[in-house]
Amino acid sequence: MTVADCLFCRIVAGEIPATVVAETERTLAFRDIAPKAPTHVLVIPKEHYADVATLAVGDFALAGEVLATVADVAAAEGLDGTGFRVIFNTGASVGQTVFHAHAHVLGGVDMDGDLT
Ligand code: IU
Repeated sequence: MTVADCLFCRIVAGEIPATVVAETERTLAFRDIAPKAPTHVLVIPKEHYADVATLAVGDFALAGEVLATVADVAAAEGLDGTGFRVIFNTGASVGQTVFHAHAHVLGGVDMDGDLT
């Protein structure tokens, strides 16, 4: 399903430009437009799900494919040895602003002790 006014659906459709770093049949990875770390990539399912919880219930295999792309991106960015953080903001109260499920892949800076 595609949602017409969804920013990330529009990136998938090629209507809004993004710096794509990885793509599979059902997932897409692109650089965050406002990076919070030297590496800050967003990994999304191409199909629209509002958040990771909805994704996991709606298509468990696709949720796994998103995680596999997360791992591929981390390796391609050289983070598999140093470590990286994966965040799925889920809900406006914790800072989700785009309601199309996405994993933030963050790395390249010391985050020891910050958050959990
Ligand atoms: P959040 O978890 O929903 O807060 O993350 C949304 C992210 O989408 C946020 O880090 C934005 O910088 C990012 N983003 C983007 O990469 N490209 C855009 O055109 C817009 C937001 I608007």
